[in-house]
Amino acid sequence: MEPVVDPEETTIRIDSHLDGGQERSLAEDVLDGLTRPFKELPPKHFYDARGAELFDQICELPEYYPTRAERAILERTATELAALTNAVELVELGSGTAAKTRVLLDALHGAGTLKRYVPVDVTESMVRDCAETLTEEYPGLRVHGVIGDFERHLDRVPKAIGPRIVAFLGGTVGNFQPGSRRRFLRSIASLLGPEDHLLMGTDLVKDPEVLEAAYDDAQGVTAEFNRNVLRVLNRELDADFDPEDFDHIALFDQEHEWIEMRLRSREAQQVELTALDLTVSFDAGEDLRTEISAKFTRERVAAELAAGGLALAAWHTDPDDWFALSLARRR
Ligand code: AVJ
Repeated sequence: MEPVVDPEETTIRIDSHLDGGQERSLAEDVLDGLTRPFKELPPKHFYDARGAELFDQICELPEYYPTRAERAILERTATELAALTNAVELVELGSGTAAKTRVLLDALHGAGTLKRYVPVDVTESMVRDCAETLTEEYPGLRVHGVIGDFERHLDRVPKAIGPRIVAFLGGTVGNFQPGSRRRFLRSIASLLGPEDHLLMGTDLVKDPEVLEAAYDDAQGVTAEFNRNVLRVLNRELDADFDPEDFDHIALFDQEHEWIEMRLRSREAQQVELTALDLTVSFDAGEDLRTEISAKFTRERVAAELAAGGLALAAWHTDPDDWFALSLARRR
């Protein structure tokens, strides 16, 4: 007789929700963004294999402090977070290589509560690889990976098996425009029961020179990361951008308190996007905005959480007050 295996009890389970939706959303986003009076592309399309690799390099740059600052806060507070949350599972939105996640998993494992890790990421290989590695590193840990876009597939996150932490690290919440950010926080709140917590990383407002250097490093890695989105369009939409025809711009918008990355056309030019049957004209010096990365204060984080139906429960920063990790509960 076949042994009866409850799918909920297997060590590794991976659900994939990639159905061509990614390609469609790229095409639709590009059609919207490149026909606006102020051209714009959403930052989520940076991350093809090359983009992910460039982002990993950014995290090592001397100017790019957020990754190091967040890791330091996690290392200092993980034990306390474990004790406060009693979490049996960690759901991570945009888990990537799960590098910083190990600090949290260690603490939950040490507290003796850890049962399950739920990585949510669009990159299939990252979800599969980290499922393999983490189940080996943490005996008894179950991994239920969700391959999908956290903006579209949050409803596919499995039901909680006990108190959970939903982690949204790195400051990625700053990539949303203000209205979408509220909407997204509200949809995260819907993953939380009364026992559960959101753990969120946010970059903080600081000296604009420090901010601008973090997004315009001396080695030009961020410039390459920025231009890489044009290579994505060339490949996926049969476009003919010459990335070298665009300058990398990073500036801090004081009014909105966000960093903007832009690609500035060096000359007047036309670009064909064959798959969209679209010709786009750029003036000399015209900007294409490729990312906003919002910077916060404690008050702003509390207000945004409140607008999403959440309440701040704990706030931790690094010694420079450059980055914050906040813990929130449903209101
Ligand atoms: C991954 C969204 C947190 O906004 O700082 C890094 C992306 N862009 N350098 C950020 C990014 C340019 C990063 N996040």
